[in-house]
Amino acid sequence: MLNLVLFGPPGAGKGTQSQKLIEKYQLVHLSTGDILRGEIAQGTALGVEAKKLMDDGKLVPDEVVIGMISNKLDSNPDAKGFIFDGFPRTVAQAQALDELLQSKGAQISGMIALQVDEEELEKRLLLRGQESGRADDANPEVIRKRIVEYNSKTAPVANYYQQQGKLQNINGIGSIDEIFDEICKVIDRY
Ligand code: B4P
Repeated sequence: MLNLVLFGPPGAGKGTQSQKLIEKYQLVHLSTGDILRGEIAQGTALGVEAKKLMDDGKLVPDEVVIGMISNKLDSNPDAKGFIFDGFPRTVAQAQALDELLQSKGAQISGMIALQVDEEELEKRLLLRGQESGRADDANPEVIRKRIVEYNSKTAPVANYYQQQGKLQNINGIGSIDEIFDEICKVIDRY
């Protein structure tokens, strides 16, 4: 199985690159952001709680997202592999993912971390906010809060995978196709 973690700060291009990767490598795309936005759109109790946190630039509690990923792994028993997009976002989530995969005799093949500076992230997210109306992208203050949240809680996840010899950094600035080619070169070595 090919199990990839696509990692990076908000707006680094995880969702954008995932769309291209699932097509090329026939993997199942698991985006916790997309799953949470689906819950919000359906107006579920989980969605109502998640919306408050997401609109304020905060992370949703670990046990909620770990439960969502566990369900998705169970409902795709025949997958050739998974792209984890926006998950894990804390070290506790990374440990839980390792345990979930181990229980299925699988493991993470590698983490691809997209490197993008804060100025570019803010520019991209504000642009998407204007085009899509996503509440967490519309407000510069919320975008900065998400980046602070990323630096304090999510950035340490890269060290977790580095200690396992699984971290690969990629420059996330450039055209979408150029970045995709760099990611594919890494994947083709796995
Ligand atoms: P996510 O949905 O994961 O989204 P994201 O981090 O904001 O964006 P991503 O990196 O996917 O950016 P994209 O490719 O779309 O998270 C949203 C929220 O959900 C979080 O803040 C949190 O509250 C919650 N959440 C999700 N997962 C969680 C978890 N595991 N634990 C707790 N909470 C969780 O790109 C952004 C923009 O840049 C797009 O408009 C795109 O067109 C543009 N772009 C992409 N690549 C580009 C390039 N090379 N050049 C120029 N523009 C580019």
